[in-house]
This record gives sequence, structure tokens and C-alpha cells, in this order.
Amino acid sequence: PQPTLLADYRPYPFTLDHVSLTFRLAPKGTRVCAKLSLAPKDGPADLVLDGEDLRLISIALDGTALDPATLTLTDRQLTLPAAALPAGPFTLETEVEIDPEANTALEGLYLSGGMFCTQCEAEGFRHITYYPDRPDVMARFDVRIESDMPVLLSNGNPVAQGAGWAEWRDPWPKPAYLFALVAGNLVALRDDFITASGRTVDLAIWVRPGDEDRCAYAMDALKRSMAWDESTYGREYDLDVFNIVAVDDFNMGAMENKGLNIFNAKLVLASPETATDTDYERIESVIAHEYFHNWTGNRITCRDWFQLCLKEGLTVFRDQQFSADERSAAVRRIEDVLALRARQFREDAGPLAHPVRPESYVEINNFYTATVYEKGAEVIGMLRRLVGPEGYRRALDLYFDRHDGQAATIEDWLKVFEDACDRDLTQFKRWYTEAGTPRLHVTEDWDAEAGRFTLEFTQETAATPGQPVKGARVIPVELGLLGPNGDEVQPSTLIEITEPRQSAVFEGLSARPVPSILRGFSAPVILERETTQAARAFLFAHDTDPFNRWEAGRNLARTALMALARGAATAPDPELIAAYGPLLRDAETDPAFAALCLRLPGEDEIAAALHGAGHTPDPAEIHAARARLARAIAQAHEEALAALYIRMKDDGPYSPDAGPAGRRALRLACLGLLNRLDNGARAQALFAEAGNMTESLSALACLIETNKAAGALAEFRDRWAGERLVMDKWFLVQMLHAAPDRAAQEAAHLAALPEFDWKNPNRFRSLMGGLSANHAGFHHASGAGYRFYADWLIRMDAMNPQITARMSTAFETWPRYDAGRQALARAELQRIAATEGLSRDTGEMVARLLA
Ligand code: DPP
Ligand code: ZN
Repeated sequence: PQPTLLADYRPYPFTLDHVSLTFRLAPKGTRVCAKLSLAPKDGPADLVLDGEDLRLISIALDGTALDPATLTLTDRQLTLPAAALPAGPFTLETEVEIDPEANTALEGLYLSGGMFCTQCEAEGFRHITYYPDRPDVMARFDVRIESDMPVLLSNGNPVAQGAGWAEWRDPWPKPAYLFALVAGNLVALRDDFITASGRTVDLAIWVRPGDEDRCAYAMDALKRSMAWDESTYGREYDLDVFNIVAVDDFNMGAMENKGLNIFNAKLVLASPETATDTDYERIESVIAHEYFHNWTGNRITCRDWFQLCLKEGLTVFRDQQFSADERSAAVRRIEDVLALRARQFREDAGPLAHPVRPESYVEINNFYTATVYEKGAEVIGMLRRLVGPEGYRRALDLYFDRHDGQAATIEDWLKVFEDACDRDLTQFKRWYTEAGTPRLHVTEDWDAEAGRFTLEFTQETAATPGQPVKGARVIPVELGLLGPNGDEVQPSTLIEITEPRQSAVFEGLSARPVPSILRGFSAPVILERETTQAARAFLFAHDTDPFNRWEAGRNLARTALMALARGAATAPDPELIAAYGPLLRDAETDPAFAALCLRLPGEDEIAAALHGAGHTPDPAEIHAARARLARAIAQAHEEALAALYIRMKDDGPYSPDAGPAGRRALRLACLGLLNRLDNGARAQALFAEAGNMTESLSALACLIETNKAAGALAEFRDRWAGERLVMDKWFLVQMLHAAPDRAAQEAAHLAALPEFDWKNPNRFRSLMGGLSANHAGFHHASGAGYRFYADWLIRMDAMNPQITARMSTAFETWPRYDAGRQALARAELQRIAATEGLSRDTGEMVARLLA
């Protein structure tokens, strides 16, 4: 298939003012009537409408049926020649038939558990009707739904309804990807919100009967999000109603359709018994994310899909700001950076690397990536740092003023910063156009006589696919200097690196300082410092910037693990083990922070670091090194860990708030280490008494690791047999913690169980995602992990290409490993590539993985 190129963008030659849609819903034969009010923009042009898997029943121009001979119909488009069209405005009416029941790809209109629902981003609407399915065509929608389902929902405000029908009108022009329709047997949790200007908005979260008592947290998060967007960005909601629907079968996390957000059920439903603290935290941030899209995405949308980061990077940045305000900012920053490194740095370092704003795609669904989302958010964080909070607010106000109602570009976005802050962003724009994670190398020089401390920075970005040469980036580096006793001798200051090589000089110092560089992770770069474990331990104990304090501990641990894993050290680093002493003594002042410091770098992170340092990672050795270090830490600090494990116990009623969740996180981090010594004894007791899913699941993980889980797993399975979201966890935890030598076998065993409803994306992701996250299991030298995984990708591709393509990214690190593993992985990718009838989605991914 031909790629679509950014350089080929042309405006649509027609305006589409208004569309009216009528749906006669039926599982097999749904009829969709569409009436489009079109007008040529500048003279005659062919009218090209997108449409896939549609059966055209009738088509009429200005009320007169069209002779089928006048139109060209392919399996992707319907074209009416310019000569057949009037010179002025006209209406085009079509009726098509579609088959929601057969729609296993879950794009367009489909059935989930007996309910009709839609997913139109990015190009799902063309599976519903013939339409200019591109984000720069924005129209007002009127929708009529006819169905015997009790609840019938669409975008905008309700107009009227009766037995078997309902009508909706969305007053705000929108692109088709924001269209949504839901029809089902649903119940609602209702509430309302009064906006800053005093309008009442009716809020409802729609779920299957029986789930209504699991929506309170999502509703609370929604109301807090609405208030926050008013107070922080001055953005008010703009419809009379806001509806959220929870759906069991969903390709993504959630979708910001105007006035009718559709969510993967796992990001709405929560009770203490069924959801973990992490689930609650994610629900809060995704509810916020989708709500924030109302302004950043819907009121201002993207001109074309290359601009996806315009809405996603900004909206992720906004949801991160929201969570930081609602919870601990430092903890949230550390979690965001962990996720960024685990997913985005990994992507940037492999065959799938692409710029935040790509320039070419075959299937746009393949670009809903960590680079577009998370790096897109980092780029905005850097902009905010460079222009300051006031400059940022001015720029955002200008953005909303200037572009409301438009489909905008990254150029438009940067221009508002240039205009509002009087700054040239030409060089900064490279963050959007060039892929790859810059390496920022720092050396120190201390001139004792002059009292002068110099930091010399050099930056370099490695080649990525299609981009052999990179320019220097603008890198905002927040840094401070600490004196020998831990006092801050140079408070945090922002240095802008713009050159390939640049230095920063600090005068008037009485002793050699220890620099704390890249505070708050002020830029998404890999910082390379020539430093010692002792200097790291010093920062881990004294840094006044919490992010860098955590970072120092992480570097200390990663360095020790790398040495162990490649046999360069024979025993765990004593400097590291000692460093946990003060941390544990002080842990209660910020339990969530201490819990993060106790978490050792994961195996994939160690593998990436080894590869980055020029070594070939051995997954089995990495696994062993990590186990060994954890055990050594547990042995050295057993008493302190055991005391904290008892003191962090919460006897009150469960609350998902940051405070109690942080205490649980610390307690469970202690459990994870103690489990290496007590052979599952504490985990056994905790599993028996746990009053919430956070504790149950951690206990279960510990029991699996100590090979004591048979009884607990059976009990868990019996208790939660009817709860899909909980059973997903049951699959996931077993795969994450399976012994590497048995992981593929274990996966095959789980996949053969009747509960493995693989067509459900969440269930499939639990098992396959769990296997690929089991680093030493997936990358087992036998190739059994690769083989099993590829078998299932091939099977899933015929059912759901989008999920398959997304999951194929498990292979993106294959060039890191030894020749044997490379050959095994390559063979599996080639086998997938050779599959007959492979989807465009997966075809593009495996081609890039093999390039
Ligand atoms: N636009 C959706 C989001 O919020 C896509 N899943 O990220
Ligand atoms: Zn989004």
C-alpha cells in the first residue's frame, strides 16, 4: 500500500456545513441514511467520499436519485465527477447497510456485549457511511437513532425522544472522528456540575446494570477535572450534558467523542474489592484526559493526522498537570518519567522510531504511540519551562482565541508561542520533526584556586530510520549545585543548551560542589555523567530536588545491576545497599516516594542500559542479577523492612487517595523484598486477610514468585469468575511473574483455558502483554516466547488488526540481543509478514520492524 505523506496535504475542495444521520439499528443489517450539505469551495472538483465495508442502497443529489453509472465505487472510496455536480451548494443523500455484528475489528459501529457502540478515531467513520473522513472537514451533526434498545445516545444535546427513537443535535462543528453513538440496556450514575458562568451540566456515566455502584470515583474525577480546567486554563464546558459510557470491548483506553466519551470499562469501573490503587489513579487521569480533549482536540482539532500530537501531546501534558495538582507532584513526575523511558525511549531507540510529528504513514492507527503522546507532552513541558508559566498561559489563551473552531497544525501551535512570548522557535521545532532521544554528556571541571566550577555539555542524537543526520536541539537543563554538607550553594537555575557543545560556569565557590543536573527531568534526554557511585549516593541522600534524589538512587541501582548482569562485579554494590539505610529510616515522611525509591529498575530497563553502553544484554543473567540484588537488600535491611511492613498497615476503611495509597505502596514494596527471605509467609497471610484488590494482587504476585500460589490462584479464580476486569488481572499476574524458563508453557496453558476469551482486547492484552513484559520469559533463548507470541498475533490479525499491530511492538527491541535471539525473532517476524491476507496495520508494523 502507498504511504500517505504530510507533504501531500491538500485542503478538501468542498465545505460540509451540516450532516443529518438516521440509524435504523439491527445487529446484522443496520441502515444508515446520511444527508450532507455540501458546497464547492473554489470552482469545480470531483467529490471523493471515503467508505469501507458499506453496501450502498441508494444515492441522491438534491433529491434526485443518481444514475449508478455517474459514480465510481472502489472498496475504499466513492467518487462523483465534477461534471455531475452543481456549481453551488447541494445536498447528497445516501443510504447504506452495515453489519455491526460482523465488525470484530471494533472500528466504526460494532456490538459489545449486546450493546451498539462506535469508535471512529482515526478513520472508523468511513465504516459507517460515505463521508469525507478527515479531521479538517468539520460539520454540525443531527442524529436520529431508531432502535428498541432502552438507552439511545449520541453527541451534543438531546433534542427529543420517544418509544424506539431518540434525536440528538451537536451545535459545535466537528470532524467525523468525534462522532459517537451508543444504544443498549444501560443504567446511569447521575450528577451535575455548575460551570463558572452558572450553567448546569447534567452528567451521566452509563454502565451495564449491576455496575452502577462502581462509577463514583470516575464521576468524582470528572467533576474535579471540569473545575480544574476552568481554574487552570479558563476553559468551560459547552454543552448541556456530558455522557460517559463504559464498554467491555474497546481497542484503546478511551475516546473523547464530543459530549459522549466512550471508555474501556477498566478505566471507569472501580471498587476497592476489584480495582487496585493504580487502577484508581489511571481512572482519574484518563477521565481528565478525555474531558480536557473537549478544548484541546474537539474545539480545536487537527488539520490532518500528522498533527496528532497537537491534541494528544497537549492533552497528556494537561492531564499530567492535573494529576500533579491533585496528588504528589514529585511522585507523579517520577511515574511519568518511568513510563516515558519504558515506552518512548525504547521506541526511539529501535526500528519503530519516528518524530513526534511523523511525515509518512501507511495506517494512522499505528501512530498512536508513546512518541506522539508522551514525548509530545514532554515537548510542551519544555516549552513551558522555556517561556515560564505566565508566558505559557498567554500563549495558551492566544491559542484558544485564535484557533477555536479550527483544524490546526504544529506550525500554528508554535506560532502562538512565538507571538505571545516573542521568541524564535525555529530550532526548538526539531523536537517535533526529528526522531531519537538526544544523549547529553556532561563533564565537570573544578578550579580550586579560582573557586570556579565548569560543566561542559555535549549533545548527540543517533540516526533513526530515514533520518541519518540530526541537528542540535534546544535542551532546557534545570540544575543546582550542592555543597559538601548537602546545602544548596547554587539554587535551581535554567540553562538553555542550544549548541552541540556548550559550557556553564559557576564562580565564587569555596569548595567543589556536587551538581544536580536535569532536575525534574527538564528535558527528555539521556543524561550521561562521568561520576562515581559515591557521588550518586550523596545525591540520593541529599538532593533537594525530589526527582533527582530518586534519579540518583535509580542510577546507583542500575549501575550495580548492569555490573552484576554482565559479570563485571561479583557481589551487589555495598555503596548501594548502604544507601537504603537512610531511605528506610526516613521512609514515613513520604511513603509513596520511598516506595518508588525501593523499586529496582526493571529487566527491560537494564537490558536497554547495557545495550546503550555497548554490551549485549543477556536476559537470563539480568533476571538473576535483579533477584540477587533484591535478596541482598532484603538481607541487609530485614529489620527495617519488617518494621515498616507492620507500621504501614492501614486498618481504616479503604481510600484510593494519594496518602493511603502511598502507605500501601510502601508496605507492598517492603513485602516484595521480604518475600525473598520469608518464602511467601507474609504474602500467604496477606492474601488471606486482604480487604482490597491492591493487597490481594501483590500477595498473589509474591506467592507466584515463591512458587506457593496454586491454592491462592484457584481461590481467586473461583471468587472472581464472573468479573471480567478482575479475571484480566488473574491472567496478567501469572504471566508477569511466571518463571522465565516456563513462561511460554504457562502462556500456552492459560491460553487454553475457557476463560481466555481472546477476542476481548483486554483479555488478549492481559495474557500477551503479560508475556512480553516478562522480559526473561519473552526473550528466552529457546525462542518459545517469540513463537507463542507470533502464533497469536497471526491468529488475532484476522480478527482485530489494530490490536495485533499494536501488540507487535513487543518485538521492537529485537536488534538489542545476541545473534541467536535475533535470528529467532527475525524468523517469527518474517513468518508474520508472510501470512496470507495480513492486514495493512500489521503489515506496516512488521515491515518497519524488519527494515
Ligand atoms: N483520542 C483518544 C485518546 O484520548 C485515542 N484513544 O487518546
Ligand atoms: Zn487523547
